[in-house]
Amino acid sequence: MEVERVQTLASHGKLHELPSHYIRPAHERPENSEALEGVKVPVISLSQPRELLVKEIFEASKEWGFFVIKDHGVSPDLIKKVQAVGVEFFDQPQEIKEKNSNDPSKGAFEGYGTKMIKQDDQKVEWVDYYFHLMAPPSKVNHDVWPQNTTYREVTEEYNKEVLRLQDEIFRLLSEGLGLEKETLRTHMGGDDIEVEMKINMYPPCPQPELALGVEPHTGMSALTVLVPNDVLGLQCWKDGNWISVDYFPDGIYIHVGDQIEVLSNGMYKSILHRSLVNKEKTRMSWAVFCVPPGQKTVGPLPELVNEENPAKYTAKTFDEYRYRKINKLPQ
Ligand SMILES: O=C(O)CCC(=O)C(=O)O
Ligand SMILES: [Fe+2]
Repeated sequence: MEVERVQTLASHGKLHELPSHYIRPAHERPENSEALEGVKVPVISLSQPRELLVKEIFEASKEWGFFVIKDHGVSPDLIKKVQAVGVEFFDQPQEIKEKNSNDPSKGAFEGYGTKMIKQDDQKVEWVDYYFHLMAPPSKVNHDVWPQNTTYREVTEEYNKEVLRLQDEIFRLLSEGLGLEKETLRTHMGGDDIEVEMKINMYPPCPQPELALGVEPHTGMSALTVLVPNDVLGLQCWKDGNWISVDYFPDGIYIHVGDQIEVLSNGMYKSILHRSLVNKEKTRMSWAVFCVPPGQKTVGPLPELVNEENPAKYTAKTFDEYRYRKINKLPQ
């Protein structure tokens, strides 16, 4: 199946005007929805006394649903390697990359992908991506991973670090709600939690003021653990404004997702975010989604629901949640 790759389109170099399906509706265009100056996202050091740390994570997750962590123990060298093997994949000749292409229309979500237009008036994002599972081991298929030399070694190492961070953040978020430490992790599926890697590749865009790399959305995951390259573009929606997220060289960016908002009965917020693209530079980001297994039913935790605080969300399996989210149906 022939798919128009954004990277191919951008590499022609003669493209001065965007094809119409990349031009966002007027109100969504970056030129009409500029970020507010002077507001900074929360940055939290993991190496501070536990009580303070729990409080900072609680506040950031309640007020923003987003924070950047530092002193997290993931070696900067490992992050650089993760980025290098991702760049290496996209640098390969097109015909090699196409060997790994996915086909969502056939239920094959893993692999190299680009969203396609299904209706004439549909707008698409200025991004190609690579998507695959990293955990649990029983669901990982290495055949659908990039096949370049050290990709697997580096990504397996990174997966261990992401799992460590994920478990720690679940503990901190549980403690913030006054719950037993393992509560959120257990309700997200424990060892069956699925960890998905999505490498976003946003090539230079001739008219970045009209396009979006990723349109405004909240993550359907429990948590997203993200590292970008040094090209700015991520923006978070806070109190009615877009806020640009700075680049933090060794920072890891944590998004609270929909499943944590539901479990916490709205105490923690799933952050609305989007990404912008750049006229000269390639932006990339490595987004890891931690999601419950499809059959897991997720609803507000009984410990957090009472007469004054009735349940704000309906419990449903994650498969059903995902189906509704993808098809833009009410939850
Ligand atoms: O590229 C980014 O910074 C954000 C990507 C994102 O939001 C996503 O892949 O869900
Ligand atoms: Fe996202």
